[in-house]
Amino acid sequence: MDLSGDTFMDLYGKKVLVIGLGKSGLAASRVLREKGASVTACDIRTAEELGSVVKRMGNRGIEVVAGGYPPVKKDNTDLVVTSPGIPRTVLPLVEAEQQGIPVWGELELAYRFSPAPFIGITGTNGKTTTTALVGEILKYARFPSIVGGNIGLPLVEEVVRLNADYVVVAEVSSFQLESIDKFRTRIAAVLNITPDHLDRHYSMERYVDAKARILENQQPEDYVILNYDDMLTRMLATQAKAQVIYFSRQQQLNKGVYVKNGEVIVNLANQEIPIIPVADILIPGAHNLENVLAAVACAWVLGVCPEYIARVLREFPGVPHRLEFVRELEGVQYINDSKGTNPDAAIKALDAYPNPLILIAGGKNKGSDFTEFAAKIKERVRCLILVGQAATDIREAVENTGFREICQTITFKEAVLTAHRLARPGDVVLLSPACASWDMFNSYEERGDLFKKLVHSL
Ligand code: UMA
Repeated sequence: MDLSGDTFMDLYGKKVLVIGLGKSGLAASRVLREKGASVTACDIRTAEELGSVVKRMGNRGIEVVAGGYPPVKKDNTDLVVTSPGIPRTVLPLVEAEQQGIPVWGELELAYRFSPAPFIGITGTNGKTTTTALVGEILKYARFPSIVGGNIGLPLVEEVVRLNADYVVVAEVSSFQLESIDKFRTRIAAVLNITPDHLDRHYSMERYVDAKARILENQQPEDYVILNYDDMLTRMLATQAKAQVIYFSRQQQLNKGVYVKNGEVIVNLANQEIPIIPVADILIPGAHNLENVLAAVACAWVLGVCPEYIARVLREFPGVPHRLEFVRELEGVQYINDSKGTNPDAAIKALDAYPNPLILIAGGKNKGSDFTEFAAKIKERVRCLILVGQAATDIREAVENTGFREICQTITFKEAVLTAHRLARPGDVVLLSPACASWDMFNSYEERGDLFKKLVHSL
């Protein structure tokens, strides 16, 4: 496909307010300053909490407002750039909207500065794995590409060093999609949509609407890759202006990417092209097979040959914090699935192992309903260890199923030590919290890293 880039933008001399001084806000502020904008950056954290950030930003000529937000007025702000974690209800975003001042997320800014076209991968679960996998396939095929976005790397600082021969493989979250304007993906993939982040989006309908925005600026020459087996995702085809490619793990489609006789098949032009036997794919689990099918569709559209795709699928080990094998000790396997941050992701993790499970779950509840998760726990888990803010909510749902093998701990360390004490040879100790980490940690990475450290110290 022709991937020539189609944007560029001049913000020289413009007054820009950046909200949030996490990874995204810092990267956006630096790039905006380099592009000659007059930048004010703000954060609800106090100057003391922000620490050296204030000085470092100051040295670059960026004004920092700590402990709150400055008032937004037309005469002092041409553009507001926001971070993914900032809800659209915070005062400066409301003020900007009321006065018709544009509000862009860091992703929109990256898109505007990028000479290279975007591939966007979204979905409730699997987007990090799929993004990383597409990136690996393109790397192996020597296709100039970078990987970033919600996966942990703000793209705005990366795209400015690219040229139009590159392709940007972006993991895209619903938070980021809330603040796009012209962001266009030449290839979009939507893996699945199940309830998540309902505390931020308020309803499932609004969450789906946010995800659907990845299709918003696509054109007929673009592609959208959709999961045929997931009804909400399949239905997005009705909103698509781009060419739809379905993938399916469960059905042999007339056209699309699917599994037939144990092999991954691409059939986009009335010809079935075998890519790889499913048994040869290294990453485990039915959900990962869906990620693979989406990645194969992406790579195929970009023109990567089947041999290269198959080679990477045989060797790709998955991403950290997603069903990550940590250690085997006294016949017990320890698995870090800290990225299982919603019930659906954790359910998939529980299905990935045939062994008796000791499950560590809990964290910050994002407005999730734990009923289905509880039913899966009753079916699959031998002992459940709960920790964090959501422990009581999960406990209630699990007790309603009649399951009683539950321990509740105050600290995360205690949870891991309890799991170790209860585990018998042949068991799997699985951290798959079904919740965000933000009650006790800054990120799921921090939670997963602590889990690995504690497991290695056993
Ligand atoms: N802040 C405010 N006001 C608020 C809330 C936060 O000022 O009302 C400030 C905080 O004090 C902090 C900053 O905003 O200083 C944090 O901004 P942020 O939460 O957007 O965090 P970043 O470090 O910029 O990381 C973000 C994404 N975080 C979220 O979406 C919550 C990262 O995704 C992403 O990797 C990174 O940008 C680079 O693109 C993480 C995530 O959890 C992994 N994503 C969710 C998910 O995957 O489920 C969507």
